[in-house]
Amino acid sequence: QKIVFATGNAGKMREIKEILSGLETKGEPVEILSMKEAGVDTEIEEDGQSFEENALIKAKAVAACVGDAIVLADDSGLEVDYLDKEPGIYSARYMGEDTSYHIKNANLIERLTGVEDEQRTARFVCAIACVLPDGRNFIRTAAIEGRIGYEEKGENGFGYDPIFVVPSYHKSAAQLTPEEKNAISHRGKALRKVREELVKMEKR
Ligand code: ITT
Repeated sequence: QKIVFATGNAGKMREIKEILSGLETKGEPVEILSMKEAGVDTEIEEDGQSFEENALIKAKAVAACVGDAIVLADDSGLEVDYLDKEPGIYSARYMGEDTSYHIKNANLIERLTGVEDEQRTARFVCAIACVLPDGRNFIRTAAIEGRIGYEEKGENGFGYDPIFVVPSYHKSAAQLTPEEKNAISHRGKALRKVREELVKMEKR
């Protein structure tokens, strides 16, 4: 069984392969391919109003291009409470798609100048949509709560990880090892829910 992951984001793809490693269906190991590895090259307009809608838009667009594979898509982002949940579903597009994350991170910190710890709450949200070869689909969502830090810290992870402080570790998500991050992250939790559902469906 092949799973094609509808993403062009290398950081996401790396985490997805780590989180789903060892997955089997019908006793056979599952092969996880990026869009590129599956030879899919399609422009997708993410015009939904929620993480769930955008995840399903991406998964369906790629499912239309592949044959017998399960297609998964991840739509995710950072919600900063003090900024009325910005950047939210616009996290990738915030300040422009090509702007570096050092600049985006510095900008968010700047916008929280003078804001106390208790008001710096934020969360990463991840919706994973799954489209099966027969057209059935489902979505699973998860989040991780944290706070926006005062400077970038850490070199691991990607995107907004250096400014997202995970309370249980008193460290930024970019200071966690991949294993530590995947065990508690929005993406780790959502993908494990998807894995459970796939195992259940296989038994039906
Ligand atoms: P695809 O649509 O091709 O999957 P994308 O980067 O455009 O890639 P999204 O529209 O879902 O993906 O945007 C999600 C953005 O939210 C992503 O670019 C990161 O900036 C941020 N993000 C999501 N998960 C994150 C994580 O675990 N750590 C840091 N930043 C994250």
